[in-house]
Amino acid sequence: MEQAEKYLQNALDAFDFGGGEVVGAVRYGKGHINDTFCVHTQPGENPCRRFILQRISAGAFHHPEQLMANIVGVTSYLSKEIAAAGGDPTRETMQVCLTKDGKSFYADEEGGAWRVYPFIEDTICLQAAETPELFEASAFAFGNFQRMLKDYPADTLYETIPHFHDTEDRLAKLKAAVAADVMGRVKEVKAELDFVAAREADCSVALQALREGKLPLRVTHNDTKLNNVLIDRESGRGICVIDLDTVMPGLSINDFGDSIRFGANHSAEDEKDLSKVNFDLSLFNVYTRGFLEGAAGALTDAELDYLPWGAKLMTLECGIRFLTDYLEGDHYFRTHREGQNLDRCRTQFKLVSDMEQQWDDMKAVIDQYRK
Ligand code: ADP
Ligand code: GN1
Ligand code: MG
Repeated sequence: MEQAEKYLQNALDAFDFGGGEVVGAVRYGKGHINDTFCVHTQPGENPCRRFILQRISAGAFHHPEQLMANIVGVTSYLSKEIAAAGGDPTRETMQVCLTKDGKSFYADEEGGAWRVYPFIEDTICLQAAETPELFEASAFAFGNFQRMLKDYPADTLYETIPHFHDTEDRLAKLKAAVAADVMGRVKEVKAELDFVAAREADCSVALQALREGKLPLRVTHNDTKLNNVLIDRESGRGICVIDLDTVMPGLSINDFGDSIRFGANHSAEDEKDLSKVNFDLSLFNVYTRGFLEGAAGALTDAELDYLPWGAKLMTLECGIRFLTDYLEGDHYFRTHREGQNLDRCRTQFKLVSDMEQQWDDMKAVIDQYRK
C-alpha cells in the first residue's frame, strides 16, 4: 500500500466536506506529482457532491504551509476579480476547503499535507489536444490567468520550488546526476547527453534576458500543461486553471512554452515510437492566438519576441529533468513502468529538434498575432 492510502482515512476525517457523509474516495487524475483522490459525499437527501482531496508531494514541495498560503492568497484574489467581472468564482477558480479546525491543510503523522477543493463539475480535463478549438480554449484560459494576476503582489508569494524554471540549474543538476551515476544508467544515455551538451548555451538565453532586464518577472503558473485546465463541457471554453502549487514569480514565456511542449503535438509524453512524436505548427498557431487573446495586451514586445524560446526551453528543460530523474532512480516523477522517464526525455528532445527545424515559421506565427 502506498503512503497516501495508509493515511487516507485520517485525512478524510479531518475535513467536513460541506456537512456531507463521505461515501467513497478513489484515486483520480493523471498528474505526475501529487496523490489525488476524488471523494464522493452524500449531503442528506441532496444529490451526491464530489471533492478533490490531495496529498501534496513531500518530495516536490518542502514547505506545504507556504504553498497553501500562496494558493489561499491567489484563489481569494482571483475570486474577487472574477466576481467583479460578472463571472462565477465557484467554477472559474479553485476554492480551498478548510479542515474542521479551520486550517487550509491537514498534516498527517508523517508530516504529509492534505488539502481539499470542491470538484468542478461538468468540465473535461484533456491529456491531449483533441481538437484545435479545445487547445485554443486552454490557451485563452492560461493567457487570461496571467492577465488576471498581473497586479497581484508578487513579493507576497513564496517560492514553492526554488530554481523551478532555472534551466541553468537544471543543467547543473543533470551534470551532478551523471557524475554520481547511482543507478549505473549513464552508459545508456550517451545520445541524450550529447544532445544536451550541444545546447548548453541555449539554457542561458531566457535567464540572461531576465538578468539584463529585457524580460519582466511576473506572477506565473509555471506548470501550464493541458491537463491543468478544466474545460466547460457544454461551451468548450477553458474555464478554470488548476494545479496552483507552482504559482510563483516567473517568466510569461515559460507559461506559454510549457503548454506548447505538452500540447502542440499528437503523442503521449512517454510515447516510445518517436516517429509519432511531431511538433505541430498549426497547434502552435492556435495556441498563440488563444494565449495572446487571453493575455489581452499584457505582454511586452520583448516577451512576444521570446515566445518561441519559451517553447524550446521549457521542452529542453523538461527533457533534462526527466533524464536527471531517470539517472537518479525515478524518485521525482511518478512512473508506472521501467524506462518511462527516459522515454519521456526522448519525446521532449524530439520535439526540441522539430522546433529548431521550424524556428522561422514559429517566429512568423508570433508576428501574425502581434498587435
Ligand atoms: P498534479 O500536481 O499531480 O498534476 P493536479 O492538481 O493537477 O495534480 O490534479 C490532478 C488531476 O485531478 C487534474 O489533472 C484533474 O483531472 C483533476 N482535478 C484536480 N482538481 C480538480 C477540481 N477542482 N475539479 C475537477 N477535477 C480536478
Ligand atoms: C509535473 O504536476 P504535473 O503532473 O501537472 C511537473 C511539471 C512537469 C510535468 C511534466 C511540480 O506536472 O513541472 O513539466 O510534470 N510538476 C512539478 O509532465 O514538478
Ligand atoms: Mg496537474
